[in-house]
Amino acid sequence: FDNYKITVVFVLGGPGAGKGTQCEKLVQEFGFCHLSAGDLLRAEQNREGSQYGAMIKQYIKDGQIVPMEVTIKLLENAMRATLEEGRPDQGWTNGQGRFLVDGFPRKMDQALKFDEDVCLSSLVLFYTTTEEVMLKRLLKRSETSGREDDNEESIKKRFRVYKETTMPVIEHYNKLHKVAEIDGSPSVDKVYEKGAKVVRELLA
Ligand code: UP5
Ligand code: MG
Repeated sequence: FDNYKITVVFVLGGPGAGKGTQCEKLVQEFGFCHLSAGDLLRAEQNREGSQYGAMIKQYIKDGQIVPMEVTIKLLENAMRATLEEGRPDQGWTNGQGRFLVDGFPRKMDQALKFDEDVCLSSLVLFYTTTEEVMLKRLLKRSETSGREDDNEESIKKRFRVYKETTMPVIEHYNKLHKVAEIDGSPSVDKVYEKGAKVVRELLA
């Protein structure tokens, strides 16, 4: 991918920090294409004939990180398809595009591989709040989400993997001065204002 033409923003934060919620709003204001790595994996898991379905299901239930080749391929394919289709409704022209990559990279190997083989990110939006808040949100969401990892046992595993495996990724990008940390505890709209301000500055 041509880094001069496309802009990639990573969106990170713990399970239930509000990544997906904030991405949906950023799409509306800034015309991003929103790619959630978790959503892509869940779609692949359910795709008939996928050779990875059973493996993905097990990893997600255990809160573990699916081997990076699978996730990066899904992201690349989705980016390519979107660029080929074009997004005239969003004002994209001539192979240009903006992507919000949500919930990725969450392990150092993925981060390095994506930077090298796919493209460099411009910014990392990092939403933070306490485990207590995240647990409460996820248990509430479990009533309707149908997600197999929205149960207390899987959530605890996800918290652990987040701390041990994803925090080093954030520290890595922090050293590169790419991280904007945003308090994800207040209301959706308050959190949005802070994130939108950072994105506005990036795109200005
Ligand atoms: N909510 C949101 N914001 C709120 C606010 N400000 N105030 C009050 N409520 C708020 O939000 C969660 C819930 O909280 C919602 O009900 C929302 O209304 C409410 P959401 O926006 O969905 O939070 P999000 O951060 O997106 O939480 P999510 O559960 O999606 O985060 P995860 O990071 O756990 O899930 P993801 O889908 O990214 O990954 C799932 C699994 O896929 C991983 O555990 C892993 O097994 C696998 N995976 C990989 O293997 N590799 C990857 O690269 C990516 C994923
Ligand atoms: Mg999400």
